[in-house]
Amino acid sequence: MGVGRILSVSRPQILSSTSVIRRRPLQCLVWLLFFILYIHYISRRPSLELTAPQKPPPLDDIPTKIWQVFFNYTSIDPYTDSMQTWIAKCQDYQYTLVSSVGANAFALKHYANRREILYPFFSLRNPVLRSHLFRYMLLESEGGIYSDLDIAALKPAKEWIPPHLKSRVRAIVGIEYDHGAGEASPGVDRPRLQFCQWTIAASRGHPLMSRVVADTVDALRALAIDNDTMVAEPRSSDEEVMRFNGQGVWTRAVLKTLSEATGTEVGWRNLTGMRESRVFGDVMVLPVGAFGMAPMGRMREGRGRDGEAQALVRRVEQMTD
Ligand SMILES: *[C@@H]1O[C@H](CO)[C@@H](O)[C@H](O)[C@H]1NC(C)=O
Ligand SMILES: *[C@@H]1O[C@H](CO)[C@@H](O)[C@H](O)[C@H]1NC(C)=O
Ligand SMILES: *[C@H]1O[C@H](CO)[C@@H](O)[C@H](O)[C@H]1NC(C)=O
Repeated sequence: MGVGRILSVSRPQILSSTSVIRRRPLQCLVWLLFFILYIHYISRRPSLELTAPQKPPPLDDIPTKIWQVFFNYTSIDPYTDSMQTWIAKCQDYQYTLVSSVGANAFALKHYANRREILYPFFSLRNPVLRSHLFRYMLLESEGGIYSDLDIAALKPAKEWIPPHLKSRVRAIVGIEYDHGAGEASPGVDRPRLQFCQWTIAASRGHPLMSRVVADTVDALRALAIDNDTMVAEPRSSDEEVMRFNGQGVWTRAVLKTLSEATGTEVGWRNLTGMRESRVFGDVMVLPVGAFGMAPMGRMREGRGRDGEAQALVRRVEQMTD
């Protein structure tokens, strides 16, 4: 009964709508045209938005994660003391030691859609080059603190950022050495001021880490092409490792990021002689004493004591000095 009533009500409506088309075909055609134009407009809009510059999503705090990497399968024994400092000093952090196999799984998980990174990473055999690229990939994809195995934590990581800067800082880098304007740098083609990469902290997806991942892969490719080899087999003397893949690429990436963050050209002159941490945009730059260690002979007495007081991490062989 109910069904019959519904049918009897809906049928006249269908009839009336088709009869409208029959009676006023021109009007209907105009409406149809409008409708098609509207659909066309709507479907085009997203592509217009895509081409417009998009604001990157805001970055989270630096996650409470410690990453260490063990690619060279010799004994881990020499590192157990320094590893334990991270676990002891950062008890509310997640601690992960990544093996070479673990690194492959990590790369597959996070870089499956970015073959320009994934393939060079997989084809790299040299453990030094692999670990350099991988630490950047770790921090780009997951964020947290990366530190070499022979680096000991001296202060809890949650105290690294002064409370009043907590909401602002999204990456922490340390100056490795600062030769300033005075003396010529030892070695060939070394920058006057260099950032260390044995300890780095960053939020997930920080532009600094994305930049250094891309620059490192570019540098590897350039190195391989120049040497007429494949990325898999770059002949890498220590000097090349330094220049193309290590601190060189890292230092340039940091300076570029600081320049972008401040809208000025930031170079060694802006940073030389720093005694206190400084924040550029969302990157906190630590003075030499914090992550690195200026050569003892070059430090004035007072500065050496500052360095000790400011030390957040220290290479283990330096601790016994
Ligand atoms: C692994 O580490 C040992 C000891 O530090 C070193 O002698 C060896 O050359 C390293 N192997 C590679 C492939 O780096
Ligand atoms: C860095 O130094 C240059 C001049 O050498 C200056 O123009 C610029 O403002 C400085 N940037 C910062 C962030 O201090
Ligand atoms: C290529 O390899 C040679 C010999 O090992 C080295 O001297 C040279 O610097 C390398 N070239 C580049 C661009 O790395």
